[in-house]
Amino acid sequence: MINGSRLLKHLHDLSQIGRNEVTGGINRFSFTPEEKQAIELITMYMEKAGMTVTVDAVGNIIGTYGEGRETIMLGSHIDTVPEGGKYDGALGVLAAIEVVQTIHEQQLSPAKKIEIVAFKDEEGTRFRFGLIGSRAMAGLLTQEQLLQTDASGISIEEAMKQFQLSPFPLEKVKRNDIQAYLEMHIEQGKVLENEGLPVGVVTGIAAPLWLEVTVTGVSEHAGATPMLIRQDALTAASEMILAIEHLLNDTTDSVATVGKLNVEPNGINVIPGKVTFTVDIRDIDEQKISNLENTIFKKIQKIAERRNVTLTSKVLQRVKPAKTDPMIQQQLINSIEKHGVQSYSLISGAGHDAMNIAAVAPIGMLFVRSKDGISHNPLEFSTDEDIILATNILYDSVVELAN
Ligand code: HGY
Ligand code: MN
Ligand code: MN
Repeated sequence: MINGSRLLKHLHDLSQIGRNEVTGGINRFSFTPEEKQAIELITMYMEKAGMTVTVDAVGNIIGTYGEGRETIMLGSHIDTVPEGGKYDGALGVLAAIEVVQTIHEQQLSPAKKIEIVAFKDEEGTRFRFGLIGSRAMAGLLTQEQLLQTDASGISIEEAMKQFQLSPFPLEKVKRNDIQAYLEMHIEQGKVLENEGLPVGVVTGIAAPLWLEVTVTGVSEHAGATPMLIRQDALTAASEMILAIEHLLNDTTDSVATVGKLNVEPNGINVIPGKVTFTVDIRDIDEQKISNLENTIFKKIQKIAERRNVTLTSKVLQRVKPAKTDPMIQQQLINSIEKHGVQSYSLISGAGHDAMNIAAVAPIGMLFVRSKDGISHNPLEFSTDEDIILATNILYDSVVELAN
């Protein structure tokens, strides 16, 4: 059995790094002092678990236990969304470390090498482009993508170099020795709670398409410009955003979210001349995502023409949806039932590093129930009991897979 109190203490300690004392939200973005502090903490935990710790060329933190040509990889991420919760990503990394520390203390010698990865920048908060570390390991990261910049104009490549990383050639990060990849993560939705179940086995992972839409009108005087001749970028964008919501309300499983909006010149008495907003479109089916991309663009283009404003749209990131491996699913189901719990299979609406690793290895994901399904919010919560149960299930699966 894993050491539950040690795991819960690690979760608490990591959650203090980047924590906003007023809101309780966590702000830990890639290539920042907060992330550096978090990396030092998990490095210490990994070493105490008997692992050697290395950092690859793009900044993935890799703990290695044992030897062997084949690798069983566990992982998740330690970066967060703005005002994030304490479990998203962090739980997967810390539960994996707890599993390996238990294996180490029990002096089991797994036949295969076990690796734990804290992937670089899963959330994409700072650069509006995410899953950097897992893309690189899957050979999906391009030099051009590293040119994407943050709000102060620093590119991903520059931020890597400031962190003493030399990412090129990116091919050196790609892995071809991963025999199985397993990620434990909070569900971030309401399904398990509605079913009254503590854990779930993921069958597939819906993927995000992130667009940045720019609407350009004319900045004019708020008092001297009659309503009917305005080229107001903000009212046009508002109509577009509501049209996107209306479109998606008519779909079944697809979702779309406008999470960021920027108004220029942002003056009380100035008609907005330029508005930029993001659209996050999700589905488990890649074709449906691209159909939605086209339908949305046609719809908002019509609004732009009618309102005499111009429209441009840029893809910030595009990720392939992924299916998990049936053998690993069965492994997890066996472990769950061994613990006397009813197993339940479900799709992940949220994206994860596992989506990218699916390009180079069979993947599996174990979900932990989220209270009220809340995530990407300081109120994100999973019970100690569910966390300990899930980590024991993860332990059983890892011991099986690694031998
Ligand atoms: O956006 C996501 O689905 C994940 O939290 N990065
Ligand atoms: Mn997240
Ligand atoms: Mn996550």
